[in-house]
Amino acid sequence: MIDSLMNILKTLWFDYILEITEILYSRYLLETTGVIFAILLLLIIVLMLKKIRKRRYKPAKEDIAGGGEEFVSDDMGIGEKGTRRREVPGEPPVSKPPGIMGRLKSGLGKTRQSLTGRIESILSEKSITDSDALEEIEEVLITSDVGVETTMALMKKIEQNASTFSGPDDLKTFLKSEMLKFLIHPRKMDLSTKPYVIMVVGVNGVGKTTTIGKLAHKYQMEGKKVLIGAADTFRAAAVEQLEIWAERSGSDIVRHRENADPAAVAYDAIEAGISRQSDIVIIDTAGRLQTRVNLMEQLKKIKRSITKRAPDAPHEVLLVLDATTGQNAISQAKAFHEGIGVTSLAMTKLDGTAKGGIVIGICNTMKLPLQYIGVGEQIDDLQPFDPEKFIDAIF
Ligand SMILES: Nc1nc2c(ncn2[C@@H]2O[C@H](COP(=O)(O)OP(=O)(O)OP(=O)(O)O)[C@@H](O)[C@H]2O)c(=O)[nH]1
Ligand SMILES: [Mg+2]
Repeated sequence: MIDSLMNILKTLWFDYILEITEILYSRYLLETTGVIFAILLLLIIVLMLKKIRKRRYKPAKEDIAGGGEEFVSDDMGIGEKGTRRREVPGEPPVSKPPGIMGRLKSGLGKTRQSLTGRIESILSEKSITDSDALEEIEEVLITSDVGVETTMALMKKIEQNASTFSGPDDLKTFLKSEMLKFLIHPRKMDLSTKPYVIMVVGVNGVGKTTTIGKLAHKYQMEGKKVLIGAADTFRAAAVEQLEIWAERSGSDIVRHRENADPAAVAYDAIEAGISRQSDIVIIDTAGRLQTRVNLMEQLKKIKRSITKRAPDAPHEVLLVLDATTGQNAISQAKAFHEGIGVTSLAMTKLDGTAKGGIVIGICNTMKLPLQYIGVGEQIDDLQPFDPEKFIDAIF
């Protein structure tokens, strides 16, 4: 499109220059002056067109959406206009329905099928007042990872109100409103604090680095200046993966050599964030240590080091959880909260599991705000958590 526009422009401008040149000739001005004038004009136009082209180029969303756990750092590709860029492995881009709700519904398809699909099928055969039906519904909730405690609370309410339901739709409406009561709305970020520091934690492979990359991209798109601190220094690949995300999202990055002290990296990242006037500093951390150092002790040290440079930071300790690990996510949340004090949660890989009920279970057990949910590997698949939209998508 832009190319064809440029061609038309070039043709029009060229004709125009020829006309000017002819006028210059016809008025018996110096021949050479006319030619030099035409060349100069042509040069200016070509330079202007090149500038427009540069400004119009933006990286494709799927370029940024990858982020495999393992990757080869010298896996280079030739990017647009001869720029060499590294490929981030991940799922190949799949075409998904447009819009936040469309992507959410498509990502939560497996949970919807397992939770509401099965409840509908039970109620198509049995009455809700039937004890068999109630037992089966309880089983559906438990196997969808809503959690025992939350399931018990829901079942008690259903039993109390069962006589008022005239069909499956009534139960669905009731369940929707009851489940909604367990969900917690995300915390509002107070971006007047500059830099707003987010320390990202979680066990290995849950999606910390990918989530940081997607978040950095999201904040940059909102016009925020982001700096990422590579405090997972235990694997060279971890830093390289983060560097790719920083490059793609246009964020700054602070990194040290491999095996450097992660607490020192975090300190330097805050220092750089302050001096470069970044709006947001995101610190990546390791999920598993190859050394004998205890992970939680290491994380505490990183947190202390952040606070040393900015007394009110970190403003957020974001725990990333992998939905496919089911009830393990709850035990991880308890351990991290006890160890370093978690302020908010992100739940990834909801697209890869039928157990999306974990979102309800985790909110009800931890009473911590769920900030983001990951429903796929593409950039738009990390969404701010919206309790109403989430419930609508699984029913
Ligand atoms: N399907 C799906 N995959 C995801 C999602 N989020 C992350 N992943 C994938 O999960 C894998 C691990 O992600 P990483 O970001 O490397 O995880 P990490 O927590 O940083 O791992 P460590 O650095 O080893 O601790 C990658 O292949 C990601 O593409 C999601 O929402 N959906
Ligand atoms: Mg990582």
